[in-house]
Parts: sequence; C-alpha cells; structure tokens
Amino acid sequence: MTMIDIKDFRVFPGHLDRPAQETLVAAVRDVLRHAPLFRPRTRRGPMSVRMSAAGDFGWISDPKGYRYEAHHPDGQPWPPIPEPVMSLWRDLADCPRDPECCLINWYDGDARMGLHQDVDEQDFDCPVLSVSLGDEALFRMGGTDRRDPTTSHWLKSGDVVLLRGASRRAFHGIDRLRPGTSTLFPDGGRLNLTLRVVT
Ligand code: MD6
Ligand code: FE
Repeated sequence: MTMIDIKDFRVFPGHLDRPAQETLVAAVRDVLRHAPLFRPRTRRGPMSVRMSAAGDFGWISDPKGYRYEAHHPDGQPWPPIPEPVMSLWRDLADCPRDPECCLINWYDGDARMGLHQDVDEQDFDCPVLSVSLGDEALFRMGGTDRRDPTTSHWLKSGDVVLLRGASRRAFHGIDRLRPGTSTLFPDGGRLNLTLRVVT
C-alpha cells in the first residue's frame, strides 16, 4: 500500500474496507440519535459543515467563541466514543492515551472547511486521527504559518489521516467535495471523524 508521509502528515489510503466503513457509519448514526448534528456559528457566520461529537468533550463554536465543552448544545452529555472508532485509534495513533473527543463533521454538496489549525488541545504530543467516509474531498495541507505553501490531496472513503509531529499544528482544510464519488451515503455527502486527546 502506498503511503504519503509529508512532514509527519500521514495518509493511510483505503485503510477501511467497505464493511468497516459501514460499521463506522452505523456507529455514528447511533451517536447522532442522541447528539444530533448542529450548525456551529463563528464570528463570521454559520459554518457550512454540520457537527456533533462523542466522548468526554465536543468542540463548540458560537458567537462567544470556540472551545471544548462536556455537553451538546441541547444540554446532554456527549455519547461515548463507539468501540470501532476507539480500536482504529489504538491501531494507528501510536499514542499511550485514549482519545477524549471524536468530532463528527457532516459535509453536504457545497460544504467546505476553511484553513485552520487544531490547537485547542493541551497535549500536542498526541496526534489527531481523521477518518473520511463518503464522497471524496480535497484536503489542503500547509505549514505552521498561514502563509506557508500548501499541498492538496483527494481523500477517499475509507482513508485515514494522521497529523502528528511537525504536522500536528499545521494549517489544513477542506476546499470542496467531489459529489457522486461514493455510494456509501444514498444521497451523497461526506462524514469526517477526527479523534483527539483534549486535556
Ligand atoms: C475534514 N479535517 O477532513 C477536516 N483536523 O473534514 C480536519 O480538520 C482535520 O483531517 C485535524 C487532523 C486531521 C483532519
Ligand atoms: Fe482540523
């Protein structure tokens, strides 16, 4: 299997076969029954991506700013991180700590995610692991300065990305989806899970 490894940014292409992808989707649907997707708002307005989370913490953004919270905006604690998601972390993350947050991002048609760093966590020795499910998405990866040059890579359903070491605090984002490139979701769209140690 080919592996892309730039500045410790790692892609495991096709790590999850179709049955494994379906297992994860079923587990996430279960989480979303208890913690429905919501649309975070930033100071610049509503995000195009809808979100939820599982684990001890979820990531929240509202007009007060963004932060990790122990509760869904509806006041309920987040559901636990599903076991198949945990075992993916234990297989690939090479980290002695378990993840405390599984952020759930849902992209439909023209959703995107602007260039950002994941820097709201305390322990940057722990990686961020991300799983792509559904339609292909153009992932852009830069350096630790917003102006650093970027490289782009199409993420496919079943691909897993690891940001660790030098890439852990690198800017990254999703420029666009390629609709109709996966049959995992009958109406298209993309599900992304990112696992992090928060404290
Ligand atoms: C996404 N991913 O793939 C957005 N963050 O939809 C991320 O923001 C991300 O893929 C940290 C580490 C890996 C990622
Ligand atoms: Fe991120």
